[in-house]
Amino acid sequence: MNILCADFVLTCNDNFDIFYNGAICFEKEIVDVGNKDDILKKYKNAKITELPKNSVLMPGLVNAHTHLEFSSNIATLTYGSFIPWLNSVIQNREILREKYSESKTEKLLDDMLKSGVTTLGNISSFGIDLLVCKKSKQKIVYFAEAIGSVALALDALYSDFKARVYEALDLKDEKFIPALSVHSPYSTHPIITKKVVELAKNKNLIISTHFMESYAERCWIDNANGEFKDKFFNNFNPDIKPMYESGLEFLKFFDGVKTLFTHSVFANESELEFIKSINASITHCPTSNRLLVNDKLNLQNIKEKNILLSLGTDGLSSNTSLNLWVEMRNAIYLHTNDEIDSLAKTLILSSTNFGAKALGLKIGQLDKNYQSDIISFCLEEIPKNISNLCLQIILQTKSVDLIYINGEKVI
Ligand code: MCF
Ligand code: FE
Repeated sequence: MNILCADFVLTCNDNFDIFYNGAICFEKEIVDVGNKDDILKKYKNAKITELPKNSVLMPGLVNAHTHLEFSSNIATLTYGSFIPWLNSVIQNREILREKYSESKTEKLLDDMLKSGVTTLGNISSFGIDLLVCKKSKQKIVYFAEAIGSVALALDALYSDFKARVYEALDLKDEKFIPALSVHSPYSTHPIITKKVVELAKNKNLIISTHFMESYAERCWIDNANGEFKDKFFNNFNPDIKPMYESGLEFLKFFDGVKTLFTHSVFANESELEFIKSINASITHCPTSNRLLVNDKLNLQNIKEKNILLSLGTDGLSSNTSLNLWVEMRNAIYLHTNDEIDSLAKTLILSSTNFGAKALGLKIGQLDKNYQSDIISFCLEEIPKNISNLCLQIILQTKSVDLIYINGEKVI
């Protein structure tokens, strides 16, 4: 049994309890959290570690949405507007795939770990990241992606997808968690979506899908017009029509399976209400949204509707970093209408408690019986005004000093 003592213990539990001069007692799972004196008195035989001045203990971070396979992008893809980006993906998909490197991905995962990310949700489009993810020190929810709209190719696409899913299922363990992804309403045929949801229900897997990321997607699904028609589908087939009658029709497929809707920047009121009604969550990728669609999610509306919100960096296909502290800082600078301290608290919760709930894992809180995924780091200076604590944690932290996953020290 281990005890860690720190100046600040951010439990990130549902009450957002913070212990000043706190301690955590843990094995593979957390045994107890509280004031240092109480914990030391209660667990006399534990191995005690006193962390340095200004130390913070909190749950490991959860980056709920990445695309490791697209990591070779630096300046290949076009930023600024969604359809030019999508066309540049189509044009460069094979080049990026060929440039994908296992050793670089290992290094990226290692850098993420050092920044405090102990769990990630990764969308796998090709399956070439399978073994790196399986070997990683972090927990990875591995979303095998289904995509395709051409009716004649659906059987072949689905069987390729299913083969990737079964390969992942064979490797399942407590740190490698297979899951499914439906790419989006503009790219995935309803026949495929229906089959993916059935598979998720049969195998008890969660789903991640991109939803209402751009204004172009909104116009296409609502009115079959806009940039998707003029600058994307016209290149392939001018007669093509949206595959779903409405955004709501797409959402209804996911009733009864745990789903993360990524982006949702342009989701309308009835879609958001439906997302809430099926207990699904939204994954916010603020940097990606800035670069690809030049807009941002209305966080106040998400909070008012009580929708679970996780945070993700998206891939290096639409970001320059997979470090969640950088993402939180970017969110602080982007969401200029939100009160800064409450935004900072929301971001920390989205990166811990909420992200964990969205992925269906018993992590993200320093609380009894949760898995011992714990990070610690030291602030250079403690804010004089303690109401700035979350904000200062976000502003000052770049990497962490100590990392435990399932109670094992990994750094
Ligand atoms: O989240 C971003 C933007 N929205 C959609 N897709 C992706 C993102 N980053 C990478 N992607 C991938 C996606 O998984 O790009 C491809 C898919 O394989 C786009 S569709 C040809
Ligand atoms: Fe994405």
